[in-house]
Amino acid sequence: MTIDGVKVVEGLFQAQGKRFGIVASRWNGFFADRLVEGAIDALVRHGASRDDISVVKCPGSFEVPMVTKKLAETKKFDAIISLGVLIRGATPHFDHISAEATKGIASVSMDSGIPVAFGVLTCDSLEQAIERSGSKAGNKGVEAAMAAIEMVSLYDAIEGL
Ligand code: RBF
Repeated sequence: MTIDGVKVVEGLFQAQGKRFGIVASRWNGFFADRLVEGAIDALVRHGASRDDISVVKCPGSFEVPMVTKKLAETKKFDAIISLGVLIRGATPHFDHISAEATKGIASVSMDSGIPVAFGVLTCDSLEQAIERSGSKAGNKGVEAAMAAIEMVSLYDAIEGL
């Protein structure tokens, strides 16, 4: 694609032959599991093989960055999708854990060079968690998986420049 005769580099939504790791917290597992299902569904519907997807469960969102790092270090994945569910009403630790999860996940991606999609819900209420894990506001696991697919393809395109 070009804009005014200038080449534009962008990713496609094609996941064939790519390997994906999904990290998900057990905390608020009722919602986190919906995100995992959404992510798998999006990957498979865009061409990924189920054999090329690994789901790793960890205790909570605080551990999600650590496990994401561990997965990145294996170099067995083209992208990682990091999922968790924080609900403010349920935890006074909300701000601390969400800050650590956000910073940690970003730094794994920056340090490893592997795209990591951020799919940790930070909800003010149970209702928001319901809305974002497969109802009114869609499924954020699907959105994170789509971002991961696009980023893998984008990295390939950049490497081919
Ligand atoms: N983890 C989550 O993923 N979502 C939560 O809403 C959540 N709430 C927590 C509330 C408290 C008071 C504590 C102590 C932990 C909570 N965790 C939550 C778990 C946290 O991410 C981590 O797994 C544990 O603190 C163990 O390191």
